[in-house]
Amino acid sequence: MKGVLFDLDGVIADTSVYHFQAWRKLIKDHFNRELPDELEVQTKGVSRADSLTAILNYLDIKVSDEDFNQMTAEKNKVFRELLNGLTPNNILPGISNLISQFKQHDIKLALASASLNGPFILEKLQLLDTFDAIADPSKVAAGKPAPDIFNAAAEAINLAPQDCAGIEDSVAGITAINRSSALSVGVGDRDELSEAKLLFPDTSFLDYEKIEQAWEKIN
Ligand code: B16
Ligand code: MG
Repeated sequence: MKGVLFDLDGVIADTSVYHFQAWRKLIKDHFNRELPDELEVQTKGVSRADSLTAILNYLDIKVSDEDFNQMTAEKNKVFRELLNGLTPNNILPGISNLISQFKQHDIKLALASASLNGPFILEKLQLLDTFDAIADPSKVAAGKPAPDIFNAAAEAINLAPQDCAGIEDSVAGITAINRSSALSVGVGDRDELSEAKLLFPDTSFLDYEKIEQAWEKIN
């Protein structure tokens, strides 16, 4: 294993609550409707536009293209305001230690997040210099569950996806990693992330040796 492709939201930092909080506010302000907790899984790991499409489908609401674009911009404004207070304390348990372990073993690190706010968030977490590359989600043809962002992240560190592991908390993200041929490492619920080749219940359980061994096993 020569590289690791990191998801951001839900893996490196606990920003997923802010995403859904921002969607809830937007939908309340525009339609005076509430979003159920169960809908969050459909917005995890998928782009801003795909998230809004899933939400509007659930609510059975149609909007014009212009309103749609205005709503995604507004959601991002709320999200960015919520991120203002983000500090290294928002790095999820076990992640700093895992990153140190990877560094000790000369493993390259790339960000493979669907978020256009990736560089901004990494800067707030003081992790920007830790990563060798950040794949740009605006430059890939298709979002997760397509493999493109993981392929782009591997390419950005001059590796084939097969040489890497990808770490994800979302269903769409695990599918994307599997399609890229990197080793899929899931963080979260076993029923939800059943396609992950290796699973940890939460980030505090992430273990360098186990990831390395699982990678050796499939290669
Ligand atoms: P933005 P990840 C994803 O981040 C989030 O999980 C998802 O909820 C969000 O819609 C997407 O980024 C786009 O984020 O609106 O900031 O561009 O999990 O791929 O790191
Ligand atoms: Mg995620």
